[in-house]
Amino acid sequence: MVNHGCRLGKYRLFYCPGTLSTVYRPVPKKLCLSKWFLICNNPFDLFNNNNGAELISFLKSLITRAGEICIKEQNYLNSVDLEFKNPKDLVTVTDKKVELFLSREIKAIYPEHDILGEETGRSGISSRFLWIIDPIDGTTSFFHGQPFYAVSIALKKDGEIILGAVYAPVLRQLFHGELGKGAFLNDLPINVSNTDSIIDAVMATGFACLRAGLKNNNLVHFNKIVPQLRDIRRYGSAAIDLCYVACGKLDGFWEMNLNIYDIAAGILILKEAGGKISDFSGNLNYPENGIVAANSHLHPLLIKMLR
Ligand code: 2AM
Ligand code: CA
Repeated sequence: MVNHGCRLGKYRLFYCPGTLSTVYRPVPKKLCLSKWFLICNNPFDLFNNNNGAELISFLKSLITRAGEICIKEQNYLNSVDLEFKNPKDLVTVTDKKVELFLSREIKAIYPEHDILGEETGRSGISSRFLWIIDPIDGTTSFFHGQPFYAVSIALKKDGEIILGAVYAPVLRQLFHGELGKGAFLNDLPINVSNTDSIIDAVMATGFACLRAGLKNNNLVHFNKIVPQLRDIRRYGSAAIDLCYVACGKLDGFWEMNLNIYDIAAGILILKEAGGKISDFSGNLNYPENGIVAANSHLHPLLIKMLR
């Protein structure tokens, strides 16, 4: 549903079906129906006057509605709904539909903001605000009827990620993070694990490098690291992998050849949950030089194994 809302003076009123969020200030009591939102028209007010609460409510509502589109469409997908960026890199009609939905909703409320989406690229270069969208992270899982895929949305202000949300709709797991305010799973605070030895660790990795056809790929690291771990998981969504490290379901994650839209929201969520993130050398050139995420005990050990 395209939902542009209607203007109410300084505010805009939205109908948000299926949202996990609750209505927040400054909704007058008589408007406190569970699915109505008031959004401030001026984005600069959002952080200066309301601590980002309005933006977070908007983001949670938006990503939940996008997830509902995915759930509805996943059961009806077949081969005519599929295109190939390369023989292993899939895109479905739903990826494009969800990205269009997200872009339209964001533009309706924040017309001056820039947007970078996996499927449509970047629109605008002039705003202090940039939304980074991955409509479906884990498209292969999505197309193959599996639950480990997510919608991922991050917001940058002046080059810094200030908000991030990752929603895995089949799992009903909504992660979000706010710069300086923590990370949450379904609104409960989350933290990375305390695991401090490799033999007790469960980690995840992925093979974007293989799908991109790279000869210098992750198999050499995989073969070296996996025997030293308790176990390995391969969910197929970097956004979920980062969030699972953030909430301690995983102790670490590494991957090569990812793009910023795969990880932007997950980076903030992981950092806000107390996790460490770097490239394979321990520097900050991720995702270009690989990405390594773990709790602070395991992060240096994982980097050592990747050298
Ligand atoms: P996607 O599902 O949106 O394509 C799986 O290992 C991870 O790699 C997913 O997050 C997947 O995102 C991502 N990925 C990014 N670039 C890729 C590429 N060129 N080929 C395959 N997977 C890629
Ligand atoms: Ca992706």
